[in-house]
Amino acid sequence: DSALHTETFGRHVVYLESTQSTNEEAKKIAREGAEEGTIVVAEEQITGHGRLARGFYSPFAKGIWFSLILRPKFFPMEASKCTLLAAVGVCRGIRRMGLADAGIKWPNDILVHGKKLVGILTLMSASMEKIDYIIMGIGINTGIKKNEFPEDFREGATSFLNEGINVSRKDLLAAILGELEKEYSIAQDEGFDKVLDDWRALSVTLGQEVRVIFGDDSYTGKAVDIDRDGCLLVNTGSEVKRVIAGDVSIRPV
Ligand code: BT5
Repeated sequence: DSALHTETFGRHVVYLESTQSTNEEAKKIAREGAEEGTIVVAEEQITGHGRLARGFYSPFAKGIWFSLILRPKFFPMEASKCTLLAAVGVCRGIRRMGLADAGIKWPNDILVHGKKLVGILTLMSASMEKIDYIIMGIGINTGIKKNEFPEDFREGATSFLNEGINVSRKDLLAAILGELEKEYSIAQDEGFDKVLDDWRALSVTLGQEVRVIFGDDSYTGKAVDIDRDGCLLVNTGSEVKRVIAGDVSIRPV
């Protein structure tokens, strides 16, 4: 069923054959006043990006590369948790389309059998008191074959096709937008407690021994929980460290 069952998410669509980055396009139209729920979706991104100036591989018609514009009424302090919210919605949509053991690697990669299927990059523009816009940039590999991935992350990446599923991008996008809208309206109405619990239930990181890497430094410990701000809590044996998303990467020990 590819019908879109949402109130606002995906009701306005900017469709592009090719773009540098849907996040950059979304920023432009958000500044010009694009309304909440508008999405920018492209067949390919020339310079799709991840965190820390890393690239995101986005080949023509072999994935869903899109950005969703939000104008939430909650405070800027809460916005960092939107990244977790995005992961919950996307993970649920993906499970519904046949990858039942998709899970979330903190903070917001979606993995299937230990390999990355989805990357998410959330941006915000806000003053101290008020959020102007949030952009959720989401990239999902659908039709990329194993040997087509660039060599440097080939072993760590996967796609629907790779996992044996020939998914309709249209159905998948509709499923994800539906789940995202549900989770978002809960966050707006009730706050983020349920979002955090939903995130915990879908996480593949909690309970794992992890290595936390920041720059040239790293330490290991057990990922025990996330706190109220969405930070990862890692028990090193001698102390519990609080890990803030953004400039660290974690991997299983
Ligand atoms: C991310 O960064 O994973 C966030 C990616 C967000 C992409 C979306 S697509 C729509 C929107 N427009 C944009 O320009 N971006 C957003 P990070 O956690 O930094 O991971 C980046 C790393 O993932 C790279 O250095 C590679 O190792 C790996 N990678 C790159 N492309 C990949 C892909 N298609 N599938 C799996 N892994 C990939």
